[in-house]
Amino acid sequence: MVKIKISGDPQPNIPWEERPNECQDVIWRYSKNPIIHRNQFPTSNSIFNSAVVPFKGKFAGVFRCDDTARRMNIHFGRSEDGLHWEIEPEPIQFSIDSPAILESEYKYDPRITWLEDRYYVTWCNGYHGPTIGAGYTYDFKQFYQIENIFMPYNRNGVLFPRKIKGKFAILSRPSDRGHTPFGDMFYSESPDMTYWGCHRFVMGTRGADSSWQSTKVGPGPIPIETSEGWLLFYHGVLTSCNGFVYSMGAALLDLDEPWNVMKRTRPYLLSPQTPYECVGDVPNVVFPCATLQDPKTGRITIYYGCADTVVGLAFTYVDELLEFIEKNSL
Ligand code: BMA
Repeated sequence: MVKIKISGDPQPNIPWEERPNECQDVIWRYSKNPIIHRNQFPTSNSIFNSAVVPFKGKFAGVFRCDDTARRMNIHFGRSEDGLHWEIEPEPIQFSIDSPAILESEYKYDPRITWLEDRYYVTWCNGYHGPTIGAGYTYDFKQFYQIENIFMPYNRNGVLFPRKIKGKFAILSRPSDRGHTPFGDMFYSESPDMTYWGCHRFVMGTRGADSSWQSTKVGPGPIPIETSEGWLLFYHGVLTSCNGFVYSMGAALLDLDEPWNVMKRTRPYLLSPQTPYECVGDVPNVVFPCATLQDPKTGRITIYYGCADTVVGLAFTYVDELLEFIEKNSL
């Protein structure tokens, strides 16, 4: 019997594997990771920080693919089981109302959510520097691009899956043109997905008490609505003498005022430790961008980019995770 209530429909067919006997951790990796390899189609250099949703009893996804010219773009993919993905070799072509909107030097790190009547996609959009691009689709055939959500420089635009007090709501991480040696998380809201305001600070970095999140923090997958608050997986970065190390933690945000952080993990939940997380185009990165969850069983499956090269899966149960967050909160 699941204690914590997750909002949403049952999803009995999400990818799942039970915790191995020898593992004591609250989150565990899929034994067949990575599920998506770097050379999945002839022109791909790497496929990593990517987003998936349930779609018509199967699964749809938007994938970050860097090609062999090292152009960064987002591609549509489909899957019967959430594990084996057929990814389009050509990037998504967006329809637009105004050509000015389409200006996009690059696209990366997509997120997707079902919100009211359609699937919204957000990504980091190259518009005179990185900012948050947005679009939507009803069917994953036709995609429409809308106004950039913010001015440069920003990354990791993560929409909430429903309006909050009648407004669209988003988390983001203001940044710079480069590799951003800082980064706090902010909340913003909008009546119409075009005009954004009421910006609120959500959370910042920590010091020696939780060094995995001492350089920057940014929102990961779409927040999961639970009876205890919004469950947010997020990335935290440590600056080591060998560069950045990206790990994953989780926070619980107030349901009505999500800028109020009720709990947040002191230890990381997942950090780069396996060969596919430690070796790749950018070593030592775990970067979660999506989850699938089943309210009935409390199962949560996390999709995360590994070393900026491939996609891996990790699993947890909502009851165990919330108990862990409760006991290990900053
Ligand atoms: C961030 C983003 C991510 C990437 C990470 C590690 O700033 O660019 O796409 O996974 O750096 O390189």
